[in-house]
Formats: sequence, structure tokens, C-alpha cells
Amino acid sequence: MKTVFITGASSGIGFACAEIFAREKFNLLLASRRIDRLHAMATDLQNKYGVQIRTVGVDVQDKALVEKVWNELPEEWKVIDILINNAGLSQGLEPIHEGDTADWDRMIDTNVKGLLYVSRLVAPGMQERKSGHIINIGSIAGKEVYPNGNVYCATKHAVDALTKAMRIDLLPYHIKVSSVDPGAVETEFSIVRFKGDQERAKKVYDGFDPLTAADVAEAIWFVASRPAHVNVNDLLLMPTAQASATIFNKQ
Ligand code: NDP
Ligand code: 8X3
Repeated sequence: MKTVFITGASSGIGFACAEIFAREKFNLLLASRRIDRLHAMATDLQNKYGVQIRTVGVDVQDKALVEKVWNELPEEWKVIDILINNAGLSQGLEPIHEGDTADWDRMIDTNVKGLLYVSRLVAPGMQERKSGHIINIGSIAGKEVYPNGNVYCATKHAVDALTKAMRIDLLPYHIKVSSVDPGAVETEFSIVRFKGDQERAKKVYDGFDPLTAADVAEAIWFVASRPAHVNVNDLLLMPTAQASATIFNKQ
């Protein structure tokens, strides 16, 4: 059986990926900070699909902790066929001159540095085995910038650049590198961005049908399940009612 490592699996897109990859009979290595939620979902998915699941509580911003958690894994759990670098967040939506620098640190440390720390540990095994697939979750915010999106957009542009760079560096080792870049998906993303303000978060999705986490997870599964000679470099998927980062057809 193959193993998929999904970061940010306790919610939203990562959670939906866990379900789909379990359905497809992958063993799951799941990571996020909220370990209780991971445990609960692992029990459910194990009962439903009979796959093996290992959960790790880790903050990807913490390089030493990421390394410790990885080093303590049993050897068989370090054989990763697919890495989905999904853990990420946005914090705040202010113009650059009013931004909270602690928010900037959290976004850069999670979306960029966290992705790098995890990839640095997983990629050498793929390189040795000359096989593997890294799927980075980017965003429409990695293709365009929008008012007050400044640092979040910069982190997702960095993910876009890193995806291209990884693809070049890992090419000799038959390792696929892809990115999946969604537009608006209704998850906990906006609740996190607006620091628990549920009402403000809900308004983001008023008047149109956003993508669901399951829509994005199905796209990720499509990318992951192409034949060996096919790589999807970049998959940008949007709600039908969204033409660009800021242009919506709201009813
Ligand atoms: P959610 O907030 O629902 O899920 C985010 C996940 O990331 C959670 O499981 C969270 O777990 C985890 N996470 C956040 N910070 C850390 C951290 N420091 N260490 C480990 N895990 C962390 O949002 P989404 O599912 O929407 O987001 C998933 C990805 O998709 C992100 O990279 C996001 O930028 C991207 N994206 C989202 C879009 C959207 O509109 N929703 C559109 C485009 C891209 P925990 O809190 O337990 O650590
Ligand atoms: C999340 C999508 O455009 O709301 O990456 O920032 S956006």
C-alpha cells in the first residue's frame, strides 16, 4: 500500500484529502497542531476504510519540532509516496502600512518556511527511491495580488516559485511536483483570517457558491492519480462565479 503525508489535515482541504486518499486505500500520515481532531478523524477513517493511519501533532513553523517528530517516526512511516503540503493560513486583511507584523511572521513561517521544512525531510527519501510526488497547495493568491492581500499573496507567490524550483531540482529523480491552486473555498480559512469572527468570515461566501473542500480534494486526487508519465504542473480551479481573485458574479 502507498502512503500519503498530508499536512494541515485537521480541517478543510487537508481533511477532505484524508477522506479521499483513505477511500483510495492509501495509508495516511496526518499532521496538524490540533492532535485531538486528527485522532478523532483517524478513528473514523480507519473504521470506514480499514487503512493504516498515523497522526502527528506538529506546528510546521517550528523547525526543531518538525525534525524531532519526523526523526521519531518508525522507518516504515518515512516512506512517503505522496506529500501534500497543505498546511497554511491567512491572518488579517489590512493595507501594508497597517499590517500586524506578527500576522506576517505567522503566514511566512507557516506557508513558506513550514512547507520547506517538511519538504526538506521528505524529499531525500523520494530522491533515494527515485519516485514520489509532491503536491503543494497554492492559491489564486499565488497568481494575482488583491487589495490588502499583500503578505498572504506574497507567501502563495513563493509557493508557486518553490513548486517550479522543486520540479527542476527533483527532475533527475523521477519525482513529480505539482501545485493545486484554488480560488474561494469555504473552509475554516476565513474564520482563521478574521481571527474567529464567524460573521465576517461567512460574508466572504455570501451570494455565490464557493468551492467546497471536497471539490478541491477531488482535484488533488486527479493530480495524484495520473499515469507515471503524466504530471499536472499546475491546476487552477475556481468557483464558476469567480473570474479572478476579486471579480465575482454575486446574486
Ligand atoms: P483550514 O483553516 O480549514 O485548514 C488549514 C489547515 O492547516 C488546518 O488543518 C490547520 O490545522 C493547518 N495548519 C495551519 N497552521 C498550521 C501550522 N502552523 N502547523 C501545522 N498545521 C497548520 O483552511 P483550508 O483548508 O482552506 O486551507 C488549506 C490550504 O489551502 C492552505 O494552504 C490555504 O492557504 C490554501 N487555500 C485555501 C483557500 C480557501 O479559500 N479556503 C483558497 C486557496 C488556497 P491546525 O490548526 O490544527 O494546526
Ligand atoms: C485563499 C483564496 O483569494 O481568498 O487562498 O486569498 S483568497
